[in-house]
Amino acid sequence: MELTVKKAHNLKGTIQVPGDKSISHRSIMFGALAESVTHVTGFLAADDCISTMHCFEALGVEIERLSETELKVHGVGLKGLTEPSVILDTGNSGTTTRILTGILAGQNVFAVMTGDASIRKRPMARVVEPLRLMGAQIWGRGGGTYVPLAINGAALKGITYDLPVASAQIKTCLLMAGLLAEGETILTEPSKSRDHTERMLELFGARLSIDGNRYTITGGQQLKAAQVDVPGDISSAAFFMVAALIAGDSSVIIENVGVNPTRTGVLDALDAMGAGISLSDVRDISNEPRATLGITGKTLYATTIQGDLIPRLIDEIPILAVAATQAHGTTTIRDASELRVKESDRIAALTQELLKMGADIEELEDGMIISGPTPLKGARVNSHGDHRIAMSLAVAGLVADGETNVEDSEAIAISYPEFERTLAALIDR
Ligand code: SPQ
Repeated sequence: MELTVKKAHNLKGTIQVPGDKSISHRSIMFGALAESVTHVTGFLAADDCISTMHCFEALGVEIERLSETELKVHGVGLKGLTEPSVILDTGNSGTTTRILTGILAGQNVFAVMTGDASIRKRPMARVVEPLRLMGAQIWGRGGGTYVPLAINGAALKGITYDLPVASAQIKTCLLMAGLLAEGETILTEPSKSRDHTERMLELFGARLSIDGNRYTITGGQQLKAAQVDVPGDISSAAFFMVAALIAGDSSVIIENVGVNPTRTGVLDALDAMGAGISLSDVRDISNEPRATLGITGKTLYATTIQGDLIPRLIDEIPILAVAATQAHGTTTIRDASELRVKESDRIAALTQELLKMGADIEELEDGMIISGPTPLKGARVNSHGDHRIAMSLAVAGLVADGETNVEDSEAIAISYPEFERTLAALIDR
């Protein structure tokens, strides 16, 4: 599939973005392991979360779909998953693959898991190695470095472990395994990654002690079903934030966006660039804060994005790179080598594709240097099979002369099937 975008001024309107992907995945995982029925509203009905849903159905969990975005998950209890008769297909989702590995390691089942071409290249040793220290029995390609993985559920024991990288997927995988293990699991991460799991553990009645970036969980705690109302995904909202900022004379309001502080690095970075995004109607539901964001077109200035800020905006770096092409001065992004092991090598993909549009961008091992403002030109660009690259290039197309054709745009359905329609609605007003 190909998405064609033309230059646009004057994006106007009030929109809502679909549910947060990280929280939607977790609502099914927690709901499945809880006692009784969890009610989920605002669920993200996109390919990645559907992959999680199908995996848990194959593991014996009944999931009622009351509508696209409303579910009832019939919990089977902490160790109640049943052995799947099929290979679990995690599709394109790193979150599903890594967290499910931790959950399966402590269940009384044998399971085999694989995913699409991108997932088959993404590193799994980061969860397999610490899980083996807990007593997990896992086999996989490259000694457990890549899927397919075969997991034979075992009696796990708590460990003390320092995460080599700040990663919510590793942290969540090990916290879930810790919940299934005997004794205490103590984890430390180098800087704080998104904390949706910690918040959801509390919502489902489990105790977790948090001391800075150190987490202690005691195994065997039962989860109690909860009401999960998923806020809009700030990672999806970020495309329209940047679109409104750079596409002349625009004014866009985005309602009900998740503003969990471990995810709002994009607001901090854009603020440092002069965006002045307003937050109103801030409130907490299901232990997650949300707000209405107001964005108007602005002159942007270069900034530096590095250090502890990186985990707080890791998925927004592609769209921030597009913003940087329109900002005055030189923006430097560093400490972001994790981008090389996402759905694509996002550093290489962005550099390659934005160069085709005339951007002044240089690839670094752990980031990029981007100078601006540069007049972009429409071009034939490619998503590299990565939803965030596809949507970032579409937004770049809004300020490029002529037509931009984003090839392999079907990847957008991984996290935001409605993207094209919402963008068209903002352009048409
Ligand atoms: O699930 P997946 O494929 O890894 O998705 C991505 C994305 O861009 O949507 C990353 F490629 O988001 C991750 C995010 O980068 C989702 C996530 C989570 O829900 O826990 C955590 C981050 O990954 P990590 O490796 O830093 O833990």
